[in-house]
Parts: sequence; C-alpha cells; structure tokens
Amino acid sequence: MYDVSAVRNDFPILSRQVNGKPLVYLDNAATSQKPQSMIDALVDYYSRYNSNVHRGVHTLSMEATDAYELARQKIATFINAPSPDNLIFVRNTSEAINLVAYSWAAANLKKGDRVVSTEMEHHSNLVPWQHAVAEAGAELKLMKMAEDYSLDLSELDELLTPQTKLVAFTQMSNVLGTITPAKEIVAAAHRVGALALVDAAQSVPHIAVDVQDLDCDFLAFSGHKMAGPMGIGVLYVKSEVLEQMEPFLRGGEMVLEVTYEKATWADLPMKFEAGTPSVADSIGLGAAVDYLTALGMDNIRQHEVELTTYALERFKELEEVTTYGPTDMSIRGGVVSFTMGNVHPHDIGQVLDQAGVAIRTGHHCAMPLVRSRLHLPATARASFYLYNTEAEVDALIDGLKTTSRFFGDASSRRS
Ligand code: C6P
Repeated sequence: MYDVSAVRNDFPILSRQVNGKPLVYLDNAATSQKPQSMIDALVDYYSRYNSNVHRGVHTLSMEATDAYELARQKIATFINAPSPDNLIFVRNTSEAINLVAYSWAAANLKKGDRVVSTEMEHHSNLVPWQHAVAEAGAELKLMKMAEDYSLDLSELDELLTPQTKLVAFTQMSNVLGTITPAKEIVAAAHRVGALALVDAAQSVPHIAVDVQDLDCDFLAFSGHKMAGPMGIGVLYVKSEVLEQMEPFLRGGEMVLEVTYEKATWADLPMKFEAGTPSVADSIGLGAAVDYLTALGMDNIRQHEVELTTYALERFKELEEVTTYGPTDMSIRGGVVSFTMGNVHPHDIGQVLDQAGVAIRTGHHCAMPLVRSRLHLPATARASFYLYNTEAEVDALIDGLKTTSRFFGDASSRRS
C-alpha cells in the first residue's frame, strides 16, 4: 500500500508555507522536490569526504571515487543498462542531447541524410537537431501530434527512409503528458538502419524505464526531475555506438596519454567526462535512485495515474477550463496543461501562488507545439509527483474557482 503521508514526511520543503498557505507544489515537470536522504548524501559528501575523483591516491579521493562510481552503478541498474560504462554523467538532458549532436551526429550526418523527430518535443530535443541538420546539409522531419494528443505513427513508414540516420523523440511530453510508444519507434528506426534517441527527461522520473528492453541507442535524462540534485544528468549510450564516438569535450581526466603533439583517450565512460565532474551531485542522484527504487517505480506510476485521473475528473467541474492531453491514462503521465477562457496563464499562476499553489505557465520550452499545434500563446500546467495528494488537487481546483471569479467574463470558455 502506497503511503503518501509517509512519503511526504521525507520531503522537508513540503511542510513550508507560501503566502500564508501550505505549499502545494505542482510544478514537478520543471523540477522535483528532494527527500531528506538525498540532501543528507550531499551534506555527507561535503562534510566528510569532499575530494576530486580519479586523481588522488589519498583516502578522501579514493572514498569520493568509490562513491561516484557506485552512484553510476546504481543509476545503471535503475535503467537496466548492461554496464555502468554505458552511462556518461552530464549536467542535464539538454547537455546529454547536445553531446550526441556534437559527437555522434557531427561525425555521422551527411548531406541528404534525415533526422526524424516529433511535433511534441521540448526545445532540447529539437534545436540541437535543427543545428545538426543545417551543418550537415541534412533534413529534419517530424512525426505529427494526433487529434487525441497521442503521437501519430501513421506516416512513420514514409518518414523512415534509408536516408534516415537518427530518430530522436520524447518518451513523455512535458506539455501534454503523452507517453509515446518508444519501443515501437525504436524498432521502426532500426529497421531502416537508423539509431534511436529517447528524451527520457519526463519518463525516467515517473515510469520504469529499461534501456535494454527499449533497445534504444541513446537515452537522456536529468537528475533534478527525479528527486536528485540540479546540475547532474545522464546520457546512456549503447556500447557499440559509444565505442565509435569521438569525445565532445577535451581536456583533463578524459585522456590516457598526452604529448605536446597529441593525445589518446581514457577508457569509457571517462573519455566523455572532461574536467572535474559534479561529484556530490552524482552521489546525490545515486541516493535519489535508492529512494525511488525503495518506493518502487510501478507504485509511483500507479499513484500518479490515480491522482491524474482524479484531477482530470475534478477539472470537469470547471466549465470555463480547457485541458490538453490524452484522456487514456495508459498513454498519459501526471501532466495537465490547461487554459481558462481569455485569462492569461501567467495571471492564473499568480492567483494560484497567492493560495500557495505552484504551477508552471508559459510555453514550457516547447514553443512550436504550444503555438503552432495547440494554437495558444501559453498554457498553465499542473504536474504531479510521488508526494502529491488528492487534497492538493482540491486546493488547485479551489484556487482555479477563485481565479475564475476574480477574472469574471474573461474566464468564460473560448469559443
Ligand atoms: N522541461 C519543464 O518545465 P533540462 O532542463 O536539460 O534538465 O531538461 C530539458 C528537458 C528535455 N526534455 C523534456 C521532455 C523536458 O521536459 C525538459 C525539461 C522542464 O517542462 C524545464 S523547461
């Protein structure tokens, strides 16, 4: 039995007040809150064994190195990577995808090639490909969003040509909550000899992800959205692909031997981790993974399905509010984007903040999706995580009722 009140006790920030009201934190797609065990892991590192890794023979450095590599091992197990050597520590999902664009794509994309992505991408999985195809003289094609906000696979066969070298797609949309059929897309990419990159920024924190089952070539995610620290993320790369890749950053710690003329590279994954890494944050992410593993990813998913189902039901009471995203919870995560008549989402966010309710408003770094597909300037977005409760959904709905009263006619539903 999932005990959400016990879970809440693990997160110190959840007991604070905002504007005189208990904090209702519903901006989890932007970043999640942190459990005490993860905070303790950071404090423990800095107070007991702060040191650089892979460089020293002294005790502190060896302790730090062991903890850093243990974190890599834990995270590898969490996503079922064959080996910790398949994982490169980066700052975040954006950096992970850029690493692929500047290393793999720069060497492999040629004139006339194609990269396939989707209309529901975050800028981080769109802008690097716009740049990469422009540099190579290749083209970028997009899978469409269907009427029901799912990913439309009907044109996949035409999109995937022998010229297609990469299919880069999100496993869960940060605007719509749509969960895409990742395994199917990866298999289709492989049938034409293309590689597949999964943007897992919104999936790894919320659903069990198994990279061997997906069979993806690259998978990118951020620690800060999964109870871990900011400034640490992971790029998983399949061994045979990683072995062919050249480093993206060059310098300290990624080399084997250096002369004044040239250098050779360290073993994987160090070859891709130039300079002093974010040691504490990697260890913190390992602690976050321990926390999520103890709760169980299937239990977390179940909790979020129940909560989102409840939220969508309660949203129906607000006749002036429109929600966006699939109604089928088997292909939806805990993200609810919505608008209220002509009230600007920013104003909704401000009124809710007065009630202690934190949501995100804007284009959510998915400008083409929001503007050109949803035909909206912006949306308001509530996003749930493992510690949110039905009472918090009620606080959101109450806050929206207040917003609607406050804005009067402007809040009437758009025609
Ligand atoms: N989305 C949101 O509020 P970074 O910022 O690099 O950790 O993650 C980028 C990113 C990539 N892909 C998806 C699907 C994402 O949702 C995000 C981050 C946050 O929706 C911040 S913009």
